[in-house]
Amino acid sequence: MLLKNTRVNPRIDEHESQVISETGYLNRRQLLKGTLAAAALPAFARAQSPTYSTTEPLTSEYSVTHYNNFYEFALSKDGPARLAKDFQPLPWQVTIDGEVEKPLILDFADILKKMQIVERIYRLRCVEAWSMVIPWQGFELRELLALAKPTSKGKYVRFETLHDPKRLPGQKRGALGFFSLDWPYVEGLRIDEAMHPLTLMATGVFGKPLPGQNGAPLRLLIPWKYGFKSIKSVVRISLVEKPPLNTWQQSAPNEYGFYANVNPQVAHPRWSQASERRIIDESFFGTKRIDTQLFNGYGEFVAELYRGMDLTRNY
Ligand SMILES: Nc1nc2c(c(=O)[nH]1)N[C@H]1C(S)=C(S)[C@@H](COP(=O)(O)O)O[C@H]1N2
Ligand SMILES: [Mo]
Repeated sequence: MLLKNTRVNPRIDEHESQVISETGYLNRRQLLKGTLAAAALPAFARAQSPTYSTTEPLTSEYSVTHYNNFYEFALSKDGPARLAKDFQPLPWQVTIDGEVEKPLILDFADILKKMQIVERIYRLRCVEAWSMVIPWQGFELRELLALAKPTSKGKYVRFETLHDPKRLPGQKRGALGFFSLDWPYVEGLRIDEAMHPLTLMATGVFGKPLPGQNGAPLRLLIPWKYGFKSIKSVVRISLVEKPPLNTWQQSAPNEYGFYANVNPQVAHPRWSQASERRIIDESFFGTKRIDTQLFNGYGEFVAELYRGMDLTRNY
């Protein structure tokens, strides 16, 4: 139903298990060759899972594309849509470097040709306690990482947003001062989180290329983590040995950590995370208050990644 007008050809949900088995096999081969960290194992352990998409009602396309957090454009929710209107993402290149056997600089058009595009309907839970249900098109990050052949030293993955104040005017706000971040925006994942099949690089939303305000032309999605981990407009992906210092952790380490797993029991220092405002559309009755779920409801797929960890300390 959502697949009309796609320039790429997303697989629909019924085909999801097949798509996942295929990529699982790819990763198993890589693993046998010893080129990927053993931590990647859960990636294909989930190969039987029929679908990762939720059947909850979708948030309206208007809300998804006009209620945004993208500080490189604006600090307000409606600002990014207005200021990104003329953003021309293409041509776009992505560098994959660091602890890899084969560092790569890939053109976005080539990435689209190489990757299996799937559709995933994910919950997005912002740390500000609102949430949406969004139909994305994209590919599993592990497929892209496999091209560069991570070495066993690549224990973490570091992501960087485009740094270009002419095109991302919010980057003219300096690194100092209230509500200013040190550009470029940086995020990080553990390698097993990055290799998890839920971890997606989105290239489209509602069957159309990603608009600027949603992170054109490609952005990360880690649906069990707070939205700020889902870094937009990515230009560089580096395999690294140590946990990268992500932007929000750098700006307020007591409020935002490295993991940022959605957890209703761990309050933000300034507000509760026990519930959230689900945004359905922009009308007066278009939101409802719902309970927040541990790992944003993806625990059956990801809880094993954190077995034995203290989720309060590792927030
Ligand atoms: N580069 C960059 N990525 C970013 C942000 C940002 O300000 N800059 N905001 C984050 C936050 S806080 C959220 S909630 C999501 C919002 O994604 P959406 O606007 O597509 O819903 O993007 C995340 N990715
Ligand atoms: Mo957010």
